[in-house]
Amino acid sequence: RGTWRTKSCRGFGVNSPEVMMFCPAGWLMFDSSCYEFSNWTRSWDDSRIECRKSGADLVIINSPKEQEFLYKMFKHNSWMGLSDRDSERNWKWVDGSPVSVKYWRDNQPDNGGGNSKYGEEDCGAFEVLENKDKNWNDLNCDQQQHWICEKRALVFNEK
Ligand SMILES: [Ca+2]
Ligand SMILES: [Ca+2]
Ligand SMILES: [Ca+2]
Repeated sequence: RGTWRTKSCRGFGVNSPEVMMFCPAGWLMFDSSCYEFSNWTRSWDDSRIECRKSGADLVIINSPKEQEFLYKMFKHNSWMGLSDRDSERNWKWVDGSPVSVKYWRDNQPDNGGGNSKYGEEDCGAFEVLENKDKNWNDLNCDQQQHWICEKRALVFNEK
């Protein structure tokens, strides 16, 4: 459903054909992923359900470039596909991969710091802060936040 926006990238080598990549309308393309920034807020679980409805999942940050791109584009504190729910302090992305690049705020993750007001904090959020290299925080998964979805772009080789 909806129209597709296209962007073509020429060649990755002498013999490469022209490669076309596609993201759905309203999604942003970066590298070979498509991103959607939510217009409203939900719990972490419900945010994930929303992403999955579009064949995506909550965003996974794999590289400094991706962190920088997201930091430039996002407007609201947003859920990422990061949690330590299964095993406290063992942060994992929703695809099961460990966290290779990290951009935690100072003193985070703190699992709520023992303050009962926050409860247990097991879900990762991308926060609006001045330091683009330190803007992740763990929050209570039931909090209502915006979220960011990511899925692979459709890649089409012209040859
Ligand atoms: Ca990613
Ligand atoms: Ca935790
Ligand atoms: Ca925290």
